[in-house]
Amino acid sequence: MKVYINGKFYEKENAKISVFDHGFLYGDGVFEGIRSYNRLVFKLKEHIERLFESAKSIMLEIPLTRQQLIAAVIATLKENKLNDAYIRLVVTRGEGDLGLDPRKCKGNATVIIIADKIVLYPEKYYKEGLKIITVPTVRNLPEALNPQIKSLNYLNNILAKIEAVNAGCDEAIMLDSLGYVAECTGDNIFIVKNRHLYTPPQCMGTLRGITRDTVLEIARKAKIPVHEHVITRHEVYISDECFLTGTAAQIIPVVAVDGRVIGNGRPGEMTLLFMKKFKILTTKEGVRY
Ligand code: PXG
Repeated sequence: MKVYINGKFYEKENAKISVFDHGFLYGDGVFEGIRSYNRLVFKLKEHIERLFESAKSIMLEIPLTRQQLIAAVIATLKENKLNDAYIRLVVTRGEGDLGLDPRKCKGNATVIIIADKIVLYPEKYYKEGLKIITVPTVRNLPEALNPQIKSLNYLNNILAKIEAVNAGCDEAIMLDSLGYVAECTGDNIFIVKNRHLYTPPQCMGTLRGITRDTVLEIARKAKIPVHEHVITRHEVYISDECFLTGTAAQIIPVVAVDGRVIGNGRPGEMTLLFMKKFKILTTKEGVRY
């Protein structure tokens, strides 16, 4: 495996950055997780745009243009001869002194591209559905570290993941500070009730997921009524269907939440329709390499 670091490719065992990089010392940086399907990079422009938005918000200058970054992603995929890949794009503040002042990083930001595979949940859950729980750790407050910033500080979500794993679950619902459903540790959440689709609005401590946007796009085209508004746990418990979306997870059904069976306990009809339509999109859309 070859890893891209600042314009050069390194073998995996030599792909290293300085321990003085502020991405390592402080989690000072941003990232994207992107997927390619059969040599098509899905929603690449959207991911690059979100990376630039995250970087702008934390005043991190990416030393490449959008076009150069797209070219670097494609070059990494070609270098690794991968048809289907999970691409991790990381930009850190770069190497600096100790002390969190970003001005201590005098050089350029560090740009890393890893192209590999990812398995988030065991395959059987895509057929049987996940059983998830709500955990005590709430999602970061938008007025603290805004969840719209896909930063290298994922401890908020990791704590939630630990709580889920301790309870024997693979995924967790995180609430916002008001107690509304925000999202899961690495996925957005949707429910279906009476053939209407609901998902929390992006302003409430929820990442505006690119897979989430894709599902909303599919729903609007299929004339399924969509509602981006606050959801309570109660509404999740009494929903007909529930599913999660994310680049790594894609679309995964949820069949139980906090011990309440969702619908008939099997992946719902509309969930299966979204999974099918999403799969078709990934075979048709994207940047070819
Ligand atoms: N919420 C959070 C907190 C995320 O981290 C999503 C929602 C879904 O967004 P997209 O744009 O991917 O539909 C994410 C994305 C991993 C991993 O390594 C996690 C994500 C993406 C890629 C890899 O667990 N989360």
